[in-house]
Amino acid sequence: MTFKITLMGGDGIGPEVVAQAVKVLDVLRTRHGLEVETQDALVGGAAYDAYGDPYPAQTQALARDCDAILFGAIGGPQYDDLPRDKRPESGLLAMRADLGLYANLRPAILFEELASASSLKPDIVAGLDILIVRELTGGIYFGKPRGIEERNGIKTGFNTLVYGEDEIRRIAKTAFEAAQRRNGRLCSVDKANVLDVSQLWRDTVNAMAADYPDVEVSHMYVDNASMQLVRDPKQFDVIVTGNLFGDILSDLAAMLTGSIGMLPSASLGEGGHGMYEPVHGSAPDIAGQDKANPLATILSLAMLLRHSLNRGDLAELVESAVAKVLAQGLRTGDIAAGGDVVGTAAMGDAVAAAI
Ligand code: GGG
Repeated sequence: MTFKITLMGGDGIGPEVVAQAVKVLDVLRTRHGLEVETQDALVGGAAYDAYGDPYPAQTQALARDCDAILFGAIGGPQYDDLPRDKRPESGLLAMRADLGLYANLRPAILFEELASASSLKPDIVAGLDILIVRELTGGIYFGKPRGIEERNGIKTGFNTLVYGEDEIRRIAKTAFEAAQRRNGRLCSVDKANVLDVSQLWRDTVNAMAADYPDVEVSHMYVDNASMQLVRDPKQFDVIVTGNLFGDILSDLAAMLTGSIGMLPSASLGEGGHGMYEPVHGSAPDIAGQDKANPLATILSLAMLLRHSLNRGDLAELVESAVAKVLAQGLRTGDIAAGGDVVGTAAMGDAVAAAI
């Protein structure tokens, strides 16, 4: 069977980092018998430039007709003045909604070679391995009404934070099952002391706990969770939380692993769709300069192999190759901590060679 992967480089550094993951994919194809074909699609600002739409019909068709999507990043200051529905971010959100990608898995794992690059002391982060499960198609990102309007002569912006019990249940199920496969601890993060929707979130998770007697459940307010992630991150195994809190907490967790350039993600959902992307954005300030760290995208490819192609064996090969190049001392600027720096392409070549 030949797998089909849709490549969406997107904007800024996105195309550069996806190109490095494609080098790795080529090695898996030529040397490890992976039968895979790729197709390219425009998304975000690149799609807006070409078609006036950040998630055009052509891209929708290619996103639906594949086994998995490998995505780079979207966004850029040149799009800041566009109406909301034309902005690159709307393209990404539209694709998540279109494909029903409600479960965003964001593992924050410290490669031991990068302990000195972490924002925390090595003994606090040694062996760090957390999974953040972020709800991705609901919450304040999608809630209505939203907008900016004049109210009593005052320009007023508003968004709506809304979650149905069904949405909470399905993301909690993903997180409970992940905890069962891992170390059996699930921390649900909310703001139940202030927000009604968080109280429903907490009650729903508690009601499900009886079905998972092997999982130890705890709850934390998001402000405390941010503090605890910096104070003692290894207390966490799996964290489940809503769309906005998950976005913020995973960027925070990124710094524990040395750089946001190290964090991959998988977005999974209905109908077997899977989209894989680095947690980082398009970094327009370094785009086209061979400075971006491609490892988060290469590690996202590993997640794609594991979750969408059912090739955990090849995923492990890729993850080992990343560990190998780090052990060899190769570092892009974001993880260099004063040592020698290699460029994006050289890092991609090194991982491909290490497989
Ligand atoms: N590769 C991640 C990316 O491009 N992020 C840009 C972005 O605007 N994301 C919105 C979100 O993740 O909530």
